[in-house]
Amino acid sequence: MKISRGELLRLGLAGGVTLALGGSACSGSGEGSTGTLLPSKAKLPELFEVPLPVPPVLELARTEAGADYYEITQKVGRVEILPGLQTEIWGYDGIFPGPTLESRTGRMTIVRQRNELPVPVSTHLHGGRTPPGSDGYPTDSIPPKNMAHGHSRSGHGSTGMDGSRHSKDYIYPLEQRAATLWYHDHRMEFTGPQVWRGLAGFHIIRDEEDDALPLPKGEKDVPLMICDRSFDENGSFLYPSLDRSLQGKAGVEGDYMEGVLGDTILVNGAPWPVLEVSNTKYRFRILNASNARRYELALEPGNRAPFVQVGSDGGLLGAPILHSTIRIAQAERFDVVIDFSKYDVGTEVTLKNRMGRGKTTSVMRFRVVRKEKDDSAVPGRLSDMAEFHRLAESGGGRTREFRFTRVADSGRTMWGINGEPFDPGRMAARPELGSTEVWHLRAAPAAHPIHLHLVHFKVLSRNGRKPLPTDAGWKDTVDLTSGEEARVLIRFDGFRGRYVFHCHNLEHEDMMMMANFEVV
Ligand SMILES: [Cu+2]
Repeated sequence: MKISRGELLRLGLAGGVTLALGGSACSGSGEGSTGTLLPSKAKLPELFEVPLPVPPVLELARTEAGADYYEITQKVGRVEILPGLQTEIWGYDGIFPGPTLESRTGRMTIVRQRNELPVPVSTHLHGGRTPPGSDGYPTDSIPPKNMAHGHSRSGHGSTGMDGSRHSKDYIYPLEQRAATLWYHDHRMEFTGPQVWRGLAGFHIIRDEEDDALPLPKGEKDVPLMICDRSFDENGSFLYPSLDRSLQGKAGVEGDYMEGVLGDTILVNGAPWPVLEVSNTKYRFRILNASNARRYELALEPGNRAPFVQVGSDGGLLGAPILHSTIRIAQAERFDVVIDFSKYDVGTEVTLKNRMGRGKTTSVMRFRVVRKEKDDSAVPGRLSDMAEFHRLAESGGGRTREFRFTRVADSGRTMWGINGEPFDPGRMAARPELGSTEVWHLRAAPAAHPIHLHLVHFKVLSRNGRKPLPTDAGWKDTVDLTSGEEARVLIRFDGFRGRYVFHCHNLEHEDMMMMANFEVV
């Protein structure tokens, strides 16, 4: 096959092009993301060859006194991600993505996490309204077996009831709406490499309100975890850690402090996969689980508004929103319906990334393979959102401002909030339980998706104007590009205690772009 230089450039296959994009010249703005591209040494697979995997739903270990108990072992696994090569992953139950937890609103859920990895771990349920001792505070970690003395520095974690110091029971009351949550590692200074190795999975909460809607269900309700990775020649994950064992010095090499961008797009752990669909509606729970990469998702061939958004980070929207493209930052979730009845059987529909270059402009493909009767629908009204609408700025208490910028700490450049790198002993805010506050969040000189633990919030404004359509509904993460600012209205309820808020560019988070708040 002969391909012209121009064609190579268009496809982004010319080595120099890829490197230049990832190099220091563009560092800070790689492919619409803050980060530096890490080129794989392995040959990248062909696009759209492997079927989309769907993570297995975790089986209940037991039910006792009205609570559901689950058990997960964090361990090393070996999987084939690139054809013919084995990749060692660190996974929940040794798989990547981890098993999906399916819970009911208000159903007490207790997850015993066992650590069989060689490093400390701390598991955070992202989007969970969780008591502080089970929130996965960065230093509240489960020590590995080869460590004689515990790493649990914060002290308020409960070790597993089997008495093992290498397990911990996470208690999730789940007093919250149906929503797409995810769980992932949150270890102090090592979240980036540990999530990169595979420590991420879905936790879906369902309730009667969501069940009662005629949205696509069962096999047509599909979680999609999108992330990027890079691979070494032998198929192992590449990541620019200063210490690959993750047992010594934290941090990444030089330029990668901006963030690590992979060159291979995985959906549910498979590279550029294909899903065969019928000519009906499907509900996709899209999660961006990448460390640093942002995406602008589009469908090709599409129509004017191929994505019908029905839910955000915090569950159902009041009414569906039509999007022609969806800008999705790290940790955000978009619950969308795609209607394939607009396509003839035989059509191949590609989920594209308008922010990518070369192969990263593609995410996955849908192949319309059969006709089928469709009894699903997207109603014009999804949820009454009474609480959301009641949450008015006029009822807001104090206003706080947080600037997310670069900071210098003992001569080393890091990331910080209001000029300070993270210190577990320092408290940035003490909101009262039940109070409402306006937080003014400002990002520079890089993109920073800002995530608050425990709470969900409403985006009031972006850059002094009204929020973007993608800011709608209950949010726990707001996407800020360099120079952007947003004002968010937060209701602090659920639990008293210490939580963190931070940038969800995981390299920024590891390099201390995090702070505490304590609900008092
Ligand atoms: Cu950041």
